[in-house]
Amino acid sequence: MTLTSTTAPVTNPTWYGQIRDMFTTRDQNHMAAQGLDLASYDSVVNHAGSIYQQVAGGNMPPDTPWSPDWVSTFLNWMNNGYPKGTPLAPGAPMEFSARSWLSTTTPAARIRKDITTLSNSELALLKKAFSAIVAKPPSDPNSYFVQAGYHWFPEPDTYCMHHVPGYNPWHRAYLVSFENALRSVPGCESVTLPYWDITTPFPDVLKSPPFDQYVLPQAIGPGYPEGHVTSRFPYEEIAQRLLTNGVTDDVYRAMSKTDWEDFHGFWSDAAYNTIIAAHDSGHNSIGPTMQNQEVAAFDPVFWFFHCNWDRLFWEWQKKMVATDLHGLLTTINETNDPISYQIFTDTALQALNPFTSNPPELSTLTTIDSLNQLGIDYQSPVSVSTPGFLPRTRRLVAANQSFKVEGDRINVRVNGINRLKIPGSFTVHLQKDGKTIASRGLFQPVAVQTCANCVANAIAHFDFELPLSVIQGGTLSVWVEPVNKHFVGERFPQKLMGNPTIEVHLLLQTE
Ligand SMILES: [Cu+2]
Repeated sequence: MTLTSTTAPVTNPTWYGQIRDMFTTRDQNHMAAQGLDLASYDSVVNHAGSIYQQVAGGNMPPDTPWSPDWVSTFLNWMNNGYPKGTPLAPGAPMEFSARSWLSTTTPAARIRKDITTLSNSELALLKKAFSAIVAKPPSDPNSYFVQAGYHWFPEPDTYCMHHVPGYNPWHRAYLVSFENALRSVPGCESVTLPYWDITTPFPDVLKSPPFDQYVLPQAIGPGYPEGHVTSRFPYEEIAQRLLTNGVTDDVYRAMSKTDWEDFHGFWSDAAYNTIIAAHDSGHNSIGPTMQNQEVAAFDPVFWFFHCNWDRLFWEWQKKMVATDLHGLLTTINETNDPISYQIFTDTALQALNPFTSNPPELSTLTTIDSLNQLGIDYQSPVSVSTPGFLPRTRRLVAANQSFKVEGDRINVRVNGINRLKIPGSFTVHLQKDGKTIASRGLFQPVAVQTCANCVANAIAHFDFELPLSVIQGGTLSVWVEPVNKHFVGERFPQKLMGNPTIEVHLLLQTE
């Protein structure tokens, strides 16, 4: 069979629009043996000349040679400088797709909904399951106590998957584990975990039992004795903090990005103003229990809050046509962000413990396709949906790329904060003439120095993307506010956290 297209060659093809979809899994396996990774943008760019010469002869790939239109499309892409572009709009005909999975989807067995839309019977079932796992003894693996404890306390089995590439897959597996615990309750086998869309007000239903608080049935660590009750800030204060911490802005910015590291932010020098920043600021906005990584999962809101981050990850995957391994890898910059690539491609790094060696026995690979592998899908929220793709902006681009300078927005980066010096979560405020104009949180354990993942990513940066007019004409300063003020006071001393610096960059747009 020859792969034929019904249209003429594409004049301005892009990586996300056509090129990445022109390779099958078979092509990929075949070329991998020759050291060429067809899911990697960098690899395809670097080997484009030899790929072209192979396919242009009309005999390659072996069983399904490319049509002349495909070959011309590929050459046009090379001549235009390998633009990355954006995926085609949903529903657009995919003449250039060799990815067979695109047509295979199964109906979801678990549909997770916006918590504000649950029917009375759905809510009653959720409350029943939730109350039942809260009542289970700490010796029961399906108890609320055991499930919440995976996040850190009680020690010594602590897991911290934050600010590392495994963050999203790990939390996806964690939610499955929790949802399975809910489903272990007799009569609740069909219950699903709903989500709180954090761009909308704190749901009323989470302000009353059994979702308003949790009482520790036994001590879990220093400061958390038996009988300790989880706590939140007053709800008006939570709303105010979510606003000043820019959580909705960060969510929208993340959803407008095409590359994996830009969607997440933080590592590989990616800007810290996207999904992890929104998540961290969200934790810090909600209050005493949620601010502390050791105990955050004991506040019942944690589960509905995290269900929303998983939904956003899945929505982004769908938008990027990155719901299978090949698709996801096509979004990862293997050169700048090798670890993100390796957690999916290197067998030893696919584990998401404790959820790999124990039920639900998931790995980075088996969490990628939420729908077909886990049977999980999300119903859209009632709020307005997130925007389309915005132009790709960077503070720094490779000199072989062409770029435009964005004139109206500025990136202010607070760089080089050694977070190991700060016990617990903290918030960085950018101030103008003494008034806070933007804030961004970082969520971490008090015992940050004992966490291998935190130690490996000790130096943190914070990005504020603001209209030029907002930062011009005043005196700017930075205030680092620790959550645990009793250790260090209101303002964390700059020299104790590695003398961070301020960098101001114009944003550069690439194709
Ligand atoms: Cu979290």
